[in-house]
Amino acid sequence: MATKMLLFTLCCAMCLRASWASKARHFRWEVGYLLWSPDCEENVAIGINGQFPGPTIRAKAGDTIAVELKNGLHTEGVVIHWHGIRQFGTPWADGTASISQCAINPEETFVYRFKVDKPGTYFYHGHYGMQRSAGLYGSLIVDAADDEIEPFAYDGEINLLLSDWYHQNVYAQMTGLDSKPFRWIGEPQSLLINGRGQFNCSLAAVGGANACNISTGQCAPVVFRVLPNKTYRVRIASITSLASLNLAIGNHKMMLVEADGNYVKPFTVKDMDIYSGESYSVLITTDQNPSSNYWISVGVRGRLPKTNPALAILNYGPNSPRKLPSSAPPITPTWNDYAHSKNFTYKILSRQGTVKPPTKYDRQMIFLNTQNKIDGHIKWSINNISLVLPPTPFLGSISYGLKGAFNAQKPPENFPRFYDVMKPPQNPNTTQGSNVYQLKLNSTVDVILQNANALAGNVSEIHPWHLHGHDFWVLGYGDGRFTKKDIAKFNLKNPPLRNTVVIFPYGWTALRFVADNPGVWAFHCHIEPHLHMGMGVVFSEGVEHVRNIPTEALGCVRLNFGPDQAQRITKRARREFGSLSSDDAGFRAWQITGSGFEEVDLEEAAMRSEGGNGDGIRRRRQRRDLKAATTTRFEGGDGDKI
Ligand SMILES: [Cu+2]
Repeated sequence: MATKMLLFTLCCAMCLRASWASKARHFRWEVGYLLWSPDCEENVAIGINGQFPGPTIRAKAGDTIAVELKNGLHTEGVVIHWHGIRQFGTPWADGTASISQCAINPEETFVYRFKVDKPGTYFYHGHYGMQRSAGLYGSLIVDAADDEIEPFAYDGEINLLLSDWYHQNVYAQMTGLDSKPFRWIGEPQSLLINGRGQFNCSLAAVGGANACNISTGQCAPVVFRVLPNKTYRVRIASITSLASLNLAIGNHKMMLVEADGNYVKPFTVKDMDIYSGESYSVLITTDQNPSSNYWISVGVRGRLPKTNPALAILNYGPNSPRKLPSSAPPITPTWNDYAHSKNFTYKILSRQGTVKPPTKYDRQMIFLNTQNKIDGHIKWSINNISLVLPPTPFLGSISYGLKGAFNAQKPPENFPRFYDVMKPPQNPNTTQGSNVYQLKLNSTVDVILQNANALAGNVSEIHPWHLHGHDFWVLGYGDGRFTKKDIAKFNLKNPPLRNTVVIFPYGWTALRFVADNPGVWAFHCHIEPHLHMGMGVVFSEGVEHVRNIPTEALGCVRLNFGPDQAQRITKRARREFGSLSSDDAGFRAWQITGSGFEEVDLEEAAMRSEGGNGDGIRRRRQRRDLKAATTTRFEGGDGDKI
């Protein structure tokens, strides 16, 4: 009896602890256009709640984030992708227009509700059109849960969100990319640190910040205050539209400890490369001469730099933050010193204790990345298909078996043997498609990303590839064309787990992941204009296990059905929405009309079509309303415990 009692008490204590430990964090956001001067020149930016960049989300592993996102853009839809968050069980919250959901219409609100299960440095950004380049982004930082211990210690934190900035608006940029003749967006005018830069002016020049025409606080130099002889965790994430970056902190060495939300085997560097879509943490020790301040410098890699480095100040207290560092900013390595970049990238390995990859793959796909033409328009293609997104999101169309919603043919998993990756394509013509790679649930998939020469001779570019819904192991890199012999050289011992990885010019990168997350997931180059030009693919896995997709995620579904299909879909919608006990999907279902879906109220439907009185649903609705009324708190307060 006593033992039982003790067990009961222990269980209760554990349950209570779990419920105290994880929180629901609510945010109410409105996306809107802003007049803003990120680099001291005024432009239109897309921001959140009147801010650029958007607010930083800070949570603990295990928390549930709920963002009520209102679209205040008058003329366009919007979505937000939570980069690096795997969205287990909530594939509709991944925030990819045409893939996981319909874009949110102007004046409408969509609730993103998802769990953050892993500590790390993440971010969020628009994933519709080129809204990311227009400024729709911010940081998302997940701290370790209370009972988790991180494998390193530090006294304080610095957060660097890096981006690039164009003076031409994204609508003009997109139009140029789509035009014939093609108009490239060119190099960015400025690099930004936490949304701030100084166009055409260096803080390091004589006169410092006074010499730059700093018209508003929006472009004021970023200053990070530190105390001498402490250890700081510097979080770094790149959300650039185009630029690959290099970061250095004057006189300070950096110890790399985290990449994309996974711990890595620590190593020390003087400077580091960061590609768009990547995030890192480094540890620095403030052990330099405390009477000086130091530069944090961010420059361009991989493209002939036409953009000034971005500078911020590491301010050793109690020095004045206005005191200029006594030494010049660190110099960015030569833009095309790829040996330097490879040396850094190849050193990134997983920390001991990281889960290892399965030793064998079930399926191997080789993705040739090429620059091509369609009727004179320039595109990027994967195995000669340039991605175009359909009007109906894949998650909805695959889940409900809608016919004709996307290209049904299986896309190619390899490319011709005779293709010479070192030369421009012999036949540059390509096709467009919305084909899907259907993956068997829980299968192990290898992807070899193969780079090639672009349309012009002697040009091959850097492409950072980002996978949604999963982390992958990076098994290896190589120069030239991948061959079967390279498989024997794969690193299965300590490959890094990441969500973004680079392919170097004329090279290949091999990665492995387990298709264990039911949903539809984008895999694409994170360079915004390249994605716009078709550089991506779509994976789907286990969609039959996805239940309760919120109707709001499918608001743009418009297709004609035969009567059989309509009946089948209605039955399924009833089954799912009729038996819901959570408030996630509300109390609505769909009814199929001649031209598409129409939302129906289940309370009414239960009364009308099934002869019931709808009492059960009414009671559940009352409980939900009561719960919402008594427990909703918005961030800034304590948040709810769940
Ligand atoms: Cu690219």
